[in-house]
Amino acid sequence: MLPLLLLACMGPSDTTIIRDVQIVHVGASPAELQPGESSTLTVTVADPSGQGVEILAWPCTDLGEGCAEDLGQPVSEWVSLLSPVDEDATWTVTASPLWAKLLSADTGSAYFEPYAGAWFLACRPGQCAPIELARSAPAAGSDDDVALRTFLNDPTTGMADLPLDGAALAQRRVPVSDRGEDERNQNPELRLEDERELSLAVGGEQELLFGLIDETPDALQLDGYTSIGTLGPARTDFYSPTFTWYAGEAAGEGRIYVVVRDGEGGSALWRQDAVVE
Ligand SMILES: [Ca+2]
Repeated sequence: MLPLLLLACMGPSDTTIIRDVQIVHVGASPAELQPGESSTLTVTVADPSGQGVEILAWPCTDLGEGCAEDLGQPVSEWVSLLSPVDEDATWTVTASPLWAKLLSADTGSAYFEPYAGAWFLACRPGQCAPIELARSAPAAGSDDDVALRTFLNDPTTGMADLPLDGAALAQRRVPVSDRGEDERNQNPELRLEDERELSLAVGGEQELLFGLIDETPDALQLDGYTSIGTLGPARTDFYSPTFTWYAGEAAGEGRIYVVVRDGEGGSALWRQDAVVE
């Protein structure tokens, strides 16, 4: 019975297929901050249909009462509209200097894990009302302003009103600590062991073996995505850093992505174009 069960777990995983606009990864450099420091976030949005994507980005530190960054200022001073180039857009998030007080108090961190947070809403142009509202820069206190702030403070709930196709939401948290540059968590490194063209005939399959570097390799988790064919498994780890790419039955071009996370806010993205002929 056991071999059958194992077989059932293998093979292509439908969850790896990128069908539409999808936020594949938000990388942070550095991966950990001291209070008052800034990190460069790189958001990567897959757009398999090539129709274009725009991104609304806003800082949000939510300790249970919405975003602390919502101070009643004009929303245009709080949010940013980004246009990705070759799938990527960069944006900066800053750790509140106020975390220093909490970190210096012995009891504080028992209640909150300090972080610098951000949300990203990626949409096909014209598809998402919050992006249209942000662009219109509504007057403070207007109905549009209230509707937009309601979304920004609780976007997970607000996503229910957005189209299922062509819209994606992601949150990123960068841990904040009092550790210096030499002590703090580093992003993992990820590379394809056998670098080569990714090209298959219809119906073919190919093994992708990855090399990993991190201070805590045991904790690494790898997730695979593709816009051409299928990958399997959807998720793996340091002990088995291998995906199989299944070409499927249709010729075409796409891209394969693997994201590695270290469980402490560090992450890395690998991606490469792939062809099925
Ligand atoms: Ca790490």
